Amino acid sequence: MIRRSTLTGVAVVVTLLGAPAVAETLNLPRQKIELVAPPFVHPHEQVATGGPKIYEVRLVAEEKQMVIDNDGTTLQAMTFNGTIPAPAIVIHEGDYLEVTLASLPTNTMPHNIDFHSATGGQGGGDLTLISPGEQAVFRFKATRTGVFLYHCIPGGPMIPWHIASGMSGVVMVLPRDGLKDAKGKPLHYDRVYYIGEQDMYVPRDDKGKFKTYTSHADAFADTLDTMHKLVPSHVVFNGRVDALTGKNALVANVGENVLFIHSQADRDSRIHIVGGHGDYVWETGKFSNPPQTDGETWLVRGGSATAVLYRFLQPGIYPYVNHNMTEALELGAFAHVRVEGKWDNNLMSQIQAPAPMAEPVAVALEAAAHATPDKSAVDAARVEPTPAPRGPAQATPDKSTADAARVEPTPAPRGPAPVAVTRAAARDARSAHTSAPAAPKRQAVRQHAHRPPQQPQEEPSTWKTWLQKLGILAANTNTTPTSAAR
Ligand SMILES: [Cu+2]
Repeated sequence: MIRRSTLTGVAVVVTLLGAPAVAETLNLPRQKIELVAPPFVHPHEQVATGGPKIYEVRLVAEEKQMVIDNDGTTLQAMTFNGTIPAPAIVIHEGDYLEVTLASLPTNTMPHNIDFHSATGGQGGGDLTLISPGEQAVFRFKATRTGVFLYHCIPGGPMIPWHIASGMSGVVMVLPRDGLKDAKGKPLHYDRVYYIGEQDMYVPRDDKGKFKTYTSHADAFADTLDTMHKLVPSHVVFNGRVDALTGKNALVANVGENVLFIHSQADRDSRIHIVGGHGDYVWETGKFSNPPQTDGETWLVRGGSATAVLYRFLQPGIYPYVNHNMTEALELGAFAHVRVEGKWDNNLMSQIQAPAPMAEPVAVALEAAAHATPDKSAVDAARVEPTPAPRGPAQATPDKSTADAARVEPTPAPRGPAPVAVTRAAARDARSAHTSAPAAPKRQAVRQHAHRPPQQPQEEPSTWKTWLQKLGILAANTNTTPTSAAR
């Protein structure tokens, strides 16, 4: 209570010093926006018709407990409109956003909002600081285009705590005439998704088990201690592990342009679409800068949002990851995009399905593996298993050898499989994170994954099981390279 009144006092002083004027009456059309839960974005125009408007939105602060992984771990969450992240809001340059911020009477703390897209007064933080059961209305003009964060900023340690508990979202301010490439050519998106990435800090007990709390006040001290170590217990997309995988995967069709908005209010991230790219990447999320093209992995700076436009060219399940793979596969920063359509063999095809290698190659590899570390033998072994990338000049003239060697670079088992292994191991580890035996088990699985396939009869089915479990390989494999290439 002391903290709350102090905070409110600070806000009042700042308000007087900054002297925000009483709102003038604007003779502009008004339109309400019905916000929707991420990853979806409310209907909106990409190219604005008519002049500027006042757009009205309602955001409700809600403190609640949320389950954040598949083991039932709970976060003492704080949200706008009940979701992590908070809803995306889309308007155009020159429009006004009029925000009603309300706080549920059941809440226990002050809340407010700092809109990075607004100018002045802590982005609205001064004008929106409210106690449980109160509401405030404030308005700002969108003068800059791009995707901008908004987040709670109630003061002191409350700021990082409220952000790490889920209180952030984005406003996308589109140019009035829509998105454009570097040469000014209009760009259009068929779908838009909003992915909000969040690092979370759930305290553990002496045995390493995640603790549960009966209230936010109860969780505060432990959570802050955990946050001070800067080692998140979870890094998730859209509020929990697996929020956007399996049946909750993002969907698209081949040929569609998909705009991905990705925010991280707290820490840096690096996003990659496994098997895909970014055709147009606004890495800092600001549309007055020309987009980069042919993106591989793009940085999401903590405290900002990126916008990436990609036209899917192949069907399949695309992992959409934070490319710190520990954060993706061990901590949760992982999604799927399920894309339907016709496979393009010209872009990718399988030349030979996994099969036992020809005996001369197997014997040569075995001999090389067990040879004394004589320099010429080591060199020879290096050449053998990687014929494809080195090109025809390195190929052995013996045809059977060359054919057999092609088994190695087959794309399917190499790509998604390590992902699956690590994820499976992560599940094992998570379910047994308090007991020491988890580590040897995980190691065993990893060694298994990296061993050359000496038992080809068993390996493919094992890979397949893992892939199917992950949803990377559907039970009906029509959209996988393996079957599509036939
Ligand atoms: Cu808050």
